[in-house]
Amino acid sequence: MKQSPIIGVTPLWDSERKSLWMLPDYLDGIKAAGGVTVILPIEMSEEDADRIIEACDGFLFTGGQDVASCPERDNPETLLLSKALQADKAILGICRGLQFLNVFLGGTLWQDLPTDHPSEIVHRQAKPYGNPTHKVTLSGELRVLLDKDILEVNTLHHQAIKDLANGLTPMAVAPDGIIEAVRMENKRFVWAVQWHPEYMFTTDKNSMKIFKYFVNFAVAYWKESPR
Ligand SMILES: [Mn+2]
Repeated sequence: MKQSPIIGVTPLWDSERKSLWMLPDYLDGIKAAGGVTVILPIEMSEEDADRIIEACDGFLFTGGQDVASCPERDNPETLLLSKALQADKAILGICRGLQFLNVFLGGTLWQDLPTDHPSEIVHRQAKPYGNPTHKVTLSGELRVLLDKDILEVNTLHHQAIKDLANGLTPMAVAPDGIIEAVRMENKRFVWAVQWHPEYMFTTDKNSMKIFKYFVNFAVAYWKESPR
C-alpha cells in the first residue's frame, strides 16, 4: 500500500459569503508531489489544533487576504503556525503564507508596494497567472535545490516583507530588493515563497521541485512517527 504524508492546507475565506473556499491548484501541486491534502477548519480550539498538528506531517499556508485584515484567517493560522513550529513540522508558505510567517516572527510588511515601495517591477501581474513576469536572484538552499542563480517567477502580491524577522534567511530577492523567498533557521523545513508555484508546476519544473522538496520533508516526519 502506498503511504503518503498528510499535508494540512489552510483554507481561503470569502468574507462576503462567510464561507471557506479553496483554489484547487494548491491541492493539485501537493498531490502531484506525492502528498495527501486535507483542507483545515477555520475555527478550532487549542485542543483541536493539537490534534490537527499530530495528524498532519506538513502544513501549507496559502495566499489570500492581507495579514492582520482577516481575523477569520489570522486567528486559526496563528494557533496552527505556533504549534507547527513547536512540533518542527514541514511548513511551506505561499504569498500571504510568507508574509504571515514574517509578521508572526516579528517582522514587518510594506502595506502596499505601488504606494510605499514604488519600482520598475510590477508585482501584481495580469492573467495568465502561470506566466512568469519578473526575475529573482536565488541564494542559499533554494539556489542549491534549483541549481540556478536566476529564477523567473509569477507575482500576485501588493504587500511584501519590509523588515525581515529574526530567524528568517532570504533565499530569493527581486531586482527592486523585495525579498521573495525565505527559510527559517534551526528548523528542519520552514520555507516560504512570495510567488505562486501552484500556478506554474504543471509547466515549470522548478515549481514542481519546490513542492517535491516540501513533501519529501513531510515524508521524513511521517516515517519518524507513523500513524
Ligand atoms: Mn513579486
